Parts: sequence; structure tokens; C-alpha cells
Amino acid sequence: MHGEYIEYKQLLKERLNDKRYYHSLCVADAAYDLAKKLGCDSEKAYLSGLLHDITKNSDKETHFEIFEKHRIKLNEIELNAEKLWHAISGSAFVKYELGITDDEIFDAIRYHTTAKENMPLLTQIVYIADFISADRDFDDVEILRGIVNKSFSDGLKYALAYTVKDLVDRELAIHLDTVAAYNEYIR
Ligand code: DGI
Ligand code: FE
Ligand code: FE
Repeated sequence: MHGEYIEYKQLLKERLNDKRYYHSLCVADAAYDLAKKLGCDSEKAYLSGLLHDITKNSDKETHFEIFEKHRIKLNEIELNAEKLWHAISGSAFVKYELGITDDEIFDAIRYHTTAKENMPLLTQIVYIADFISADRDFDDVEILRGIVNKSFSDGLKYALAYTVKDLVDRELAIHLDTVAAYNEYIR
């Protein structure tokens, strides 16, 4: 079993809408299960999943306050893609405001949206948990769950390809971390 994290859950309830709060609980559960299966630290996986979207419902001002306070510089792609902000601000919030200084948890939250090349196992787990959590209902989620069950690395490959295709379809810029992760998994 994992910790209860009653105070973090209360904070999440204050910061997130109901749907996003429920999503956070589901990602925590999915990350916990994957970590158990893959021999990763399940407590860290649960906590990373729980907190991964902590700034997801924040306004632009809040994101940029966090960036400025911690001297975080965004590149051109990041500045123009607001969907990417919460992974950057959320990881900083968890580290500096909540005082969770574990580098593995930081990395898992920081890269949960784009992924990156050479992801540590915990980061891979949170990335996939975010895709296959019980609340997800996008086309192909059942296919992805099946693939992840059989082979975790095939699941990563599928999820990254799905993301790249989706971004191309929507004419959105692909972050270089996403490209590097995709290239790694199709090698
Ligand atoms: O926060 P969630 O909705 O739970 O999921 P997430 O953090 O994976 O965010 C998904 C969104 O992020 C989705 O709208 C696509 C976007 N995204 C992911 N990778 C990239 C990206 N957007 C851009 N522009 N470039 C990327 O490389
Ligand atoms: Fe997210
Ligand atoms: Fe999420």
C-alpha cells in the first residue's frame, strides 16, 4: 500500500477542477500498479502521479510567476505551446513550494508531457500512467492498455508515435524532447 497524502490531496482539490482531481488520483493508481509490475519504487510512482498535473488548471499569470521566481527560461516552442507549461511549472512547484526535493520525482513530473530521450524508469512510468489511467477514454486507449500489458517499451513507442501523429494532425509544434524520445523508441 501507499501513503494517503491527505494534505496533498486537499491542496490538489483546491487547485484543480473535479475532473482533473479525479484524473490525478487515477494516474497515481496507474503509476503505482506499473511500478509494482516493473520493479520501480511504487511509493514514488504514486506520489509523482498524484502531483503530476498540480498546476494544470493554473492561469497564465501563475505559470509565469513560477517561471520568474525560479528563473526558468522557456524556449520558443515552450513559450508558444501553453499545454507544455504545466509540466515545467508543476515540477518547480512540487520541488520548491512543497519541498519535495527528490530528483526522480522532479524528473517524472517535468517530462510527463513531452517525454525525453533516456527517461529514467519512474519518468517512463508516469508518462504511460498519464495515458492509460482509468479516466482516459480517447480512441485507441484500450489498444494502448493491451500493448502496455504485454510490453512496456512497445507501449512507450506506441504512445510517442500516437502523440507525434496527433500533433502533426493538429498542426502543433513538436517539442524537441518529444522528437528525441520518439527517435529513441523507434530505433
Ligand atoms: O495534462 P494531461 O492532459 O493529463 O496530459 P499531458 O500533460 O500529456 O498533456 C497533453 C497535451 O500536451 C496534449 O494537448 C498535447 C500536448 N503536447 C504533448 N507533447 C507536445 C504537446 N504539445 C506540443 N505543442 N508539443 C509537444 O511536443
Ligand atoms: Fe499533464
Ligand atoms: Fe495528466
